[in-house]
Amino acid sequence: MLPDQFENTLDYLLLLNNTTKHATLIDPEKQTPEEAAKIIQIAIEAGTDLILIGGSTTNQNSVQETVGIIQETMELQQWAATQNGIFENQSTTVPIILFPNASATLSDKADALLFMTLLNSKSPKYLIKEQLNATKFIFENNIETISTGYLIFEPGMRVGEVGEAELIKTSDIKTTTKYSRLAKYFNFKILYLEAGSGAAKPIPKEIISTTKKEFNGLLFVGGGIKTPQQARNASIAGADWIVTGNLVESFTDYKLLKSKLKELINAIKEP
Ligand code: 1GP
Repeated sequence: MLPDQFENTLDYLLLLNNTTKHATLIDPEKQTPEEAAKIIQIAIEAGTDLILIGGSTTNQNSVQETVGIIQETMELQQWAATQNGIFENQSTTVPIILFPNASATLSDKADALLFMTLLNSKSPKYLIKEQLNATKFIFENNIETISTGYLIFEPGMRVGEVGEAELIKTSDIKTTTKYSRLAKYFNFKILYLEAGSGAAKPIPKEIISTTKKEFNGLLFVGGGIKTPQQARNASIAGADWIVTGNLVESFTDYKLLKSKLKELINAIKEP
């Protein structure tokens, strides 16, 4: 849920841009919508700034239900915070942005959509065709779109396979430079560097700093970030937003989840 003072989600992403921020990725296939809402409540308490909803193999029903229940939970939290008078000091709502795997998995309940093209896909499906198919739903539901270049590096994991990506080696500065310039010339608002969910190692800092030099929009980095040190490295190298997904799925103890997430988020935000 977009906080009241913002007119649109892109403004929120841009205005928060003085320090690196944290996004929590929820794959609707990995838990029930109710569990997802609980995890998000904890992530917000731990300091996350954004929720991304998506997964390589998710379907429309689970996306709709998950987004719906998270939004309802946030509304209730906000109402309760207002009643208790703590709303002024602590935000209880953050926007939900769709991070779609296909045109058939959209939701009208999200605040915005990463309107992505998988720049290094070999398939027209992920370069332009899914996007074309999505235009009807976006138009009819008046969804805010945020133009995003999506770039998958080795090992790429499941999303690399599904997206038929021509994976970029994490030592390949030359190709990274070319793609970063491409993203700049297309005037994308976001460039998302992806190692793949569950990657053994995150995107290295040389790749992040190369992109940061060339691309002037918001830089999202995700895939394999599990420790505060890894998150901090990405932040120092120039990531504007750090995305973690698996991390929130690896705890059944919510108290422990909150403290681990807090540690990681604090490491990103330390000056
Ligand atoms: C995947 O970048 C995200 O798109 C998050 O990856 O699940 O490894 O945190 P993890």
